[in-house]
Amino acid sequence: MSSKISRRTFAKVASTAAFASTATTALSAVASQPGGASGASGTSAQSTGREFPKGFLWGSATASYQVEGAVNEDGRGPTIWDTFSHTPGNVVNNATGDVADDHYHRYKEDVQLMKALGVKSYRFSIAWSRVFPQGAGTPNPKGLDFYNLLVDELLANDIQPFATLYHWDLPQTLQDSGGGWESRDTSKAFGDYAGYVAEHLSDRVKHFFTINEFGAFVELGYRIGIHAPGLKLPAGRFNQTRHHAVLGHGLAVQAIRAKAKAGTKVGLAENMTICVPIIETPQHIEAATRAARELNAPYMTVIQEGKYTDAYLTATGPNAPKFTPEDLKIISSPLDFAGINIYTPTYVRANSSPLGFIVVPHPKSYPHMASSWLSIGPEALYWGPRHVAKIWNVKEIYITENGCSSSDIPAPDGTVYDTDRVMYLRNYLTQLQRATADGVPVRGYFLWSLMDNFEWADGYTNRFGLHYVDYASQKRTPKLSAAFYREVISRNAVV
Ligand code: GBH
Repeated sequence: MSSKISRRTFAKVASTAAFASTATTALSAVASQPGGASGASGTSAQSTGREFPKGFLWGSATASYQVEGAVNEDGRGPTIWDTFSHTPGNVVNNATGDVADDHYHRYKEDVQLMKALGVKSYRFSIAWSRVFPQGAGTPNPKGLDFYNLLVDELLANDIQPFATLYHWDLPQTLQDSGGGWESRDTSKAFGDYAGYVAEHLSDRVKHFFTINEFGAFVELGYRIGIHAPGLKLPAGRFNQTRHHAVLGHGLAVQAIRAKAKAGTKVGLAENMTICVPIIETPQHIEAATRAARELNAPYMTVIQEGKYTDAYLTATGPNAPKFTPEDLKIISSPLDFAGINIYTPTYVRANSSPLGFIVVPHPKSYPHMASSWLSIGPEALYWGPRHVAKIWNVKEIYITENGCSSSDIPAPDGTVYDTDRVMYLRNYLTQLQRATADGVPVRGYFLWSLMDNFEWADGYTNRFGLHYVDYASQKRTPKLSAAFYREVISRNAVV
């Protein structure tokens, strides 16, 4: 080894320790600058064969209520999350999204964070109650203005906007008038709102997601009651609520098709239960594939297949949702792509039960990230898209969220050395790369999240960002994981 290399190696090691004087010097020492000599250097430890397909779309993601703040500005109407978070006892430390990351005022700075990362795309959500303060009726042009500005700023920086129409901030009026998603009126209002937004943004936004995570907001908000609107509905009403959510999705797809410019693509962003075979043998793979259909029956499966599975209807019995054949047609309106949010694995094995599979619960010692629900299973990022492509013949898949919480305490030099997040991402991306190498049509990946933000019922206690946010000053600082991700993007490979 030449003395030149060993000096450089020493400098790298030294600067990652407490020798570095500032966060910036430390981070530029552990990763190359964008456009730098990445990948080409003979000293790179990168092994071969870890590249993603050419043109793979690297991105990051946020959602309106989690980052925007400015809840009383420019005519925004109240939402169920304003009400829920302002009701003491619902959110850790009674935190609210009143200010959050103040992204509404700092979006230009935030676009520069994206640019420095090198992301090619950004997934954000539109606050329905900015556009229609009452959920329906008269639109508020000032509300849409914010998204016009954001989209223009993204495009001026060569970042493709991917817009989510519903990331849980339902206008409060719709909850008050008909029980929110308990009512078909909400499905209908959602369709109208989606069409209106598509009409006004689709000259520049080419990809829309209807709804983010049926499997989270319906279950947690209307069955378990730990998210807004905080209800614990009985089974019949609850299953009907599930049905109205997927119906709202279908109506939105149709409205977008009717109102958007030609070439606009539409899909969804669903946190499917990701069924991972306990061992990769044909029998367990077969069991995991069956499980993927059944365990996602009320949402992804009915959307893809246009019918509820027999097992779902049997299991819900007298509490099954009431629907018409026309509903099922709307719900299964053809999509251009599927988005899947993937965090944790559900292990499945074959057995001799009628359905041929059984879920294997995580042992008590199973490792998780800072959020206790966030069990680590990198292969979820392989099996998730593989199932979607195989079972439903989906030709275009995006990972619309993946990422993790970490304790994220700044070191004396100001940097967060989130080696656990880097470990998590490296292992998950390795499995995603495996999927693309196997021909699974994954076109892009949105890392959750661009920056720390309001983590729903956890308030500000769990941080998911690539950028650390000091909420008192609103200062954003890239973490080690930001340097890691920048390197992944610039090499288009796992590093
Ligand atoms: C996503 O949800 C959301 O789309 C995003 O807004 C969120 O910030 C991100 O992930 C990180 O959480 O309290 O133990 O009952 C992921 C699915 C649903 C997982 C809610 C955690 C609560 C578990 N999440 N769930 S628990």
